[in-house]
Amino acid sequence: MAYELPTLPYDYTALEPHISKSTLEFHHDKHHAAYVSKFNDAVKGTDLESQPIEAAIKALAGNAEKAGTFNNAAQAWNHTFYWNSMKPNGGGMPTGELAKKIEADFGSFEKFAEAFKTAGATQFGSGWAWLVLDGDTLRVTKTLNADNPLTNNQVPLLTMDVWEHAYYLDYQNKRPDYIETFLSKLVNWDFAVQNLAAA
Ligand code: MN3
Repeated sequence: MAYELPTLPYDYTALEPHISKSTLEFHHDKHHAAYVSKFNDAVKGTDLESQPIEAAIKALAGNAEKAGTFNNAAQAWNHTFYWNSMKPNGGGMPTGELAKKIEADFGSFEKFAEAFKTAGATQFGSGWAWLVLDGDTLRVTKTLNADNPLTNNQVPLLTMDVWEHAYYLDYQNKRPDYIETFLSKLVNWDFAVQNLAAA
């Protein structure tokens, strides 16, 4: 069963003015679509074709000969996760259990936000910043290119794409401005709460 490109969970204009229709059209319809289609082509007729994409990502991780397939699998998954990590009128503070756990594990929401911004800003080149559950503890991590916390046995709760294609049309070289906006206006805490509850 091929992995299907999901439709965006909101309209292409829904994140404006923070992320433009143009960015979402290129990012979803071109970049994400290409990862999905290349992944499906690569696993067609193999054992991985019938497995959930998470299993394919774990099976392909660290296999140098299959690095291209791993990259497309992980990027297909990462982007679906990223769309859900944002919502119109998002941002602000989490509530409930997640808010308490952020305070317990980071010291305060502000300290979490600082760690997340630093992870995004200091990821050299292309990659991702994440909030993950690592064992019983929340952590902020960053990954290079397509890499994904699933391969470290961590449970992703939230992600932010810091590849230039995610922000360049709207923010040009000002990655820190995109990151600030992601946290203050876009982040979908409901999604992170659901992922924590399911972990
Ligand atoms: Mn991207």
